Amino acid sequence: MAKTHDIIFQRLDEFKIELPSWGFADTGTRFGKFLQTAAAKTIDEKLADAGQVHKMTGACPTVAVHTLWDFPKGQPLAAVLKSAKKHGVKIGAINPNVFESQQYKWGSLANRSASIRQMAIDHILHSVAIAQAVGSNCISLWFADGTNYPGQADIIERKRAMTEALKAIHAALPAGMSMLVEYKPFEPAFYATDIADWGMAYVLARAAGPNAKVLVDTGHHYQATNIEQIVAWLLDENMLGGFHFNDRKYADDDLTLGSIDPYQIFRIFHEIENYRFRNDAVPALAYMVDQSHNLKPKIEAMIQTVDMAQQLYTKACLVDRKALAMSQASEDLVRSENILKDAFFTDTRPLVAEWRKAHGLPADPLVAHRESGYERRAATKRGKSHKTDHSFI
Ligand code: PSV
Ligand code: MN
Repeated sequence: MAKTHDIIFQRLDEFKIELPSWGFADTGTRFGKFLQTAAAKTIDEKLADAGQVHKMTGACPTVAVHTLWDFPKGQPLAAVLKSAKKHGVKIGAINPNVFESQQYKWGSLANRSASIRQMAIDHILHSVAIAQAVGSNCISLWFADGTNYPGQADIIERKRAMTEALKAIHAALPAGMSMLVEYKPFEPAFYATDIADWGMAYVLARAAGPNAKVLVDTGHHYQATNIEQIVAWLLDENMLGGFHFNDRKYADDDLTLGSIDPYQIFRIFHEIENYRFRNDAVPALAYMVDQSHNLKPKIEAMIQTVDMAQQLYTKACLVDRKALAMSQASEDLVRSENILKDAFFTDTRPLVAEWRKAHGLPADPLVAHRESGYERRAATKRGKSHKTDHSFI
């Protein structure tokens, strides 16, 4: 048991979760936004909020940023670095944005216009330059490219355009920088998304070059898809780059991790730990959160997410893998399934709390955050400085 305890502490030490800057800002649905007085607007406020989550959990030293939302023209990079330092975090994955400009109505890298494709490539290379300047080694790519109607465009032509552009971007990556390719079955495209599933992302990443890997956003699958099987296959192909964690009931709902189906996330972690059991190591994976909290207070939702990820990851580390291998070899399905369930139903809260105490962290980060008064102070300060009309709240 002492050995298991030590291993779990070591795994938790290594288990770092990157927070998204956009998860601290006001977001909504296509029907509108409900504003929160304490929501972050500036990059400094987003980094401050992420810093608060890191302070409470000790598990989130980096923050993913979106090029257009966080680095508007004229934004001095030195100021961002200074602000990150002040709040005790570092800049993580840089997310180029090639889906908001009017020019991208018919796509970005898969657009039939060579000049628009080049505009998108230039923006991504600009994001690579930002990554270098802020000390990040990862660019994370998601494309809204796709078509809404059969016959609208030539699917093969778009696939080839996407392939060529990704190759060109990969060729321009500095040494040590990785490029993640994310997929999503639909939205905003409603007929044929150009990178709709892990197979397409895999083919494109493979063609692009060795530093390109697939990013699995847990919300980007159809209901019945076996996500953990995709994870296991990508790991075994050395093509898994990382995750965008969130949960969903229907589609890309961006709900907090494990709020709907914690067993799903456990099964993903189980496959990662199974890979470690077989290979003695797991490649570096970027564990990132991609959630937008429309109704919950944003920092609380983020702390809840990190706590849930640690609980579920610890459960996966508790799976008795030797016993599982034996029961699998004897085709004992009932025992095999129960070995997973035993781990899943183990209450890992005391163990994670112990790990926190050992690191001088609050045993319950959510309680500590509530007691810190951070949210109230942020609301007071930001309510004044942003002059948003919150009279209806
Ligand atoms: C798209 O739905 C996505 O999952 C991509 O990762 C974006 O970068 C992110 O959401 C924020 O829009
Ligand atoms: Mn995502």
